[in-house]
Amino acid sequence: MFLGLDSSTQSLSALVIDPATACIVCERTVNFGKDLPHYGSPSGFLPGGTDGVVHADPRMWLEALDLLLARLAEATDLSQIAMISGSGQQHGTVYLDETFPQRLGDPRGDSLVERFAPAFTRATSPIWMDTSTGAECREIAEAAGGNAEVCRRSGSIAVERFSGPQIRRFFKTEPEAYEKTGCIHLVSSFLASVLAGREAAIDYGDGAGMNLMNLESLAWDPVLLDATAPGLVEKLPTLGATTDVIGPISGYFTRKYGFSETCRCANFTGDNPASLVGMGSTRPGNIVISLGTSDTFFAAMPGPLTDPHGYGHVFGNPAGGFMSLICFRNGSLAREALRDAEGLDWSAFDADALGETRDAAGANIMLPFYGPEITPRHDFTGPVSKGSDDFESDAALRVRALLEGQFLNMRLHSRWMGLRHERIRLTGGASQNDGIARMAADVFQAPVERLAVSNSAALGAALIAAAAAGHDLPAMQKQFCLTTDQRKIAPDASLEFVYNEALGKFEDLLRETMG
Ligand code: XUL
Repeated sequence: MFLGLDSSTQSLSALVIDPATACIVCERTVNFGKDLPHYGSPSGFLPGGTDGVVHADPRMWLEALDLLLARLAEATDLSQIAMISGSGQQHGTVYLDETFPQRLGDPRGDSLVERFAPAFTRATSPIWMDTSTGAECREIAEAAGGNAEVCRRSGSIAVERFSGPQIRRFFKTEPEAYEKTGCIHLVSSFLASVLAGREAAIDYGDGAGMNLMNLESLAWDPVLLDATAPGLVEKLPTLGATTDVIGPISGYFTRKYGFSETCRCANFTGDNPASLVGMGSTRPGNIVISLGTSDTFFAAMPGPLTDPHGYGHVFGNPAGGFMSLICFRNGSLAREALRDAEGLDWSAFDADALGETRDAAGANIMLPFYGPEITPRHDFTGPVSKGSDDFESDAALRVRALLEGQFLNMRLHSRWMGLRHERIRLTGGASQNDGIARMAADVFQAPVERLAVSNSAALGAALIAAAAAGHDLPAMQKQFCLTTDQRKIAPDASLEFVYNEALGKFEDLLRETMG
């Protein structure tokens, strides 16, 4: 059997698959806010950061791993697991001193926190929601010959949440702690290292989200390293393919949770590349929209292409080649903010409720940003809307306008990919909602499919583990990435013109608002 882990913004999940029977054997999750309240991070990060700072406590991820594996060991026989892989929220970085390799190699002790906490040289880890590094992005772009050059080399312009600018900010604000740092990992490669008891590589999928990896050579880029911080190359792990095997699992986990000594670990990747695998979309053809804390829009790339506006990214595809991705910060964050502001529950977002407001399709335009957005990059302080007289007082109309605004914003900012919207595969918590899925089909005028498994990143990680052990990935995707007719939604063709017009109005309002 094969275990996939997914360390996302708000939770750590595990999913075990058995390719022999094409079954998902077991799923468990640890919610950082609910299960580990002592970290004071109800949504998985430390609230109250100023000037765009959003950090999380890396000890929380370690404690979550111990707790999750304890829960999993109660539910299933972990000695049957042959290989583990995993995924992590992208871009987040973990900073460790020179004792880290030796701590990795020492499987004694009762808890991961106890063993690794003394090794952190930066007590808190910047995560993908952090927008504090505008100055560092400008400096890196200038030193590397401009943003077009940074994009040509790394697949993205210098981006606030990406690891390189975050590392530069650490070097500038805490030079001594930077100096003491022996190793900088991503969330994904950090957890992979802990499991394998030795330094894991950063895979090409997640490595491309750092502004440090050269897309052509798949190696650290000397110009970008120089532009970011001195002596950086010595602090970075090696780069490798997602399905490369790191080695056997650390003795800590065999002793504590009953894994077999023959169980091995493969590299981990980013949550979006893992989701591409779990959505059965590693070959061009499907567009994936993931509705999570952030919303993401991604697809396997038929050929190399970068976003001329600088919002889109190119990441490694775990199955080889590349994927394009756009990330929207105001995903569930905005849906939850509207729900709470209007005192609604999720039933306001369901198919019936949205059906009742169908006559108002495209009539009210909302820029659906409850806080700073990264696509488009702007410090929004709340949603901006242009609507009919009853719009302000009618919560149902506002729910419709928010969702339409989110999908129109995706349509607008994904044009550069030049993809025909033949089929959309929808995933993430909110995708289970039929009203939201119908809205996606109508705005994009494309059929929407949803798979049986809702945690596509954890499933993708389990499939990567099986592929690393020699199983055929496309054959496994056929077995596991299933959809049913009831889970398919066809677009309403009568709304094509309505949403084409709404897209124009949305673009106008955006232009007016951003100046
Ligand atoms: C992608 C991104 C987010 C995180 C969230 O660029 O920043 O989707 O990966 O987990």
